[in-house]
Amino acid sequence: MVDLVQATLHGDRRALARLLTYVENEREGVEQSLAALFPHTGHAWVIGVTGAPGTGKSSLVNALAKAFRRRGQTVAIVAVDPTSPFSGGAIMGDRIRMRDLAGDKGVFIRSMATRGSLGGLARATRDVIRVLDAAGFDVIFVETVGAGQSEVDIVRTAQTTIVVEAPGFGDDVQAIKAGILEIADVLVVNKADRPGAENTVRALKAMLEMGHPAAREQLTRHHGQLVSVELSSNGGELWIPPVVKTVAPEDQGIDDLVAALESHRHHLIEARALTGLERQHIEIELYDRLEAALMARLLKAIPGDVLSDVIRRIQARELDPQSAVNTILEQA
Ligand SMILES: Nc1nc2c(ncn2[C@@H]2O[C@H](COP(=O)(O)OP(=O)(O)OP(=O)(O)O)[C@@H](O)[C@H]2O)c(=O)[nH]1
Ligand SMILES: [Mg+2]
Repeated sequence: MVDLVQATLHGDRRALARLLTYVENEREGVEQSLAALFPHTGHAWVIGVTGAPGTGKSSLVNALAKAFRRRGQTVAIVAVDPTSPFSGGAIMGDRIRMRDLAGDKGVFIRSMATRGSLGGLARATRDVIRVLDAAGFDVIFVETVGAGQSEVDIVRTAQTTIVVEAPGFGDDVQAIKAGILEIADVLVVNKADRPGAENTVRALKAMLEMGHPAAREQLTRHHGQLVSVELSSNGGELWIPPVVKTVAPEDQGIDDLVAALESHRHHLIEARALTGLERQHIEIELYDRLEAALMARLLKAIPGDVLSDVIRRIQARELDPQSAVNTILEQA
């Protein structure tokens, strides 16, 4: 494991791949490896890419990766599919979509799928990103399909989040329905070659004018007092997400998108928001990890038959759920 960490730090791609597999499988000893890598992290620009299925996220990431490569930056791509326990199909599709990147040593692609809980996936994704960061990638893309909580989990990892829309879903704008507009730093209307693209752009802009700051404030308050840093209160100007039109497979609009991403990064730096953002991410992560660790410790301390007995008593109306919790905690 020590060798693997050293090799990863020195740019060995096979060591990196092995280490990532260990991270995903929570292999014995991997915690020490992550701890050893941690001081080498904090340099990568993590860009989240989310949106409804089929809107063109992978095609966009492919085009963006090529653009960043042309600028001499190294790129890692993490494709997360929280909806599927099998990453097979998704990986195959992405491999085809990202074929142009094959053979480029400055690009590393990794797919992840749900194993066990969504919370477990979020933790594993964070660790995978961290390993890639330590391995020295300049830009790390994290693609996840728009499926509720998972987009919100991205924003807890990424410095910049792209929400992808596409015309052709009727007049609905998917982000509005899914409530993910508030996590967007940059909005993309991909498939701009399709009819209705202008309508989608207009709908998004109208949505942005209506309530973006309030929505963002709500999001950062999500975890109660623990999340104390507010993006909008960092002394800088408020960031209004730009809306960019693209046709990903043709590289259309990609330069504009890169410019929008870079301008968001500059905004974060200029508003001195990067430190605050990182602090906020650390707080949230610590909270998540504590929650998971405490729960695991608790479940270990309580015999299984005690739990099933409590459940039976609640169902029989002998005990209410909150009293049950109090009783369990007293016994632990
Ligand atoms: N016409 C058109 N088709 C596109 C465009 N971008 C992507 N596509 C096609 O749309 C389909 C889905 O693209 P993907 O990049 O796989 O979309 P995705 O959002 O990653 O899909 P999931 O990961 O399955 O949610 C593919 O057949 C692409 O070739 C575009 O700008 N215009
Ligand atoms: Mg995809």
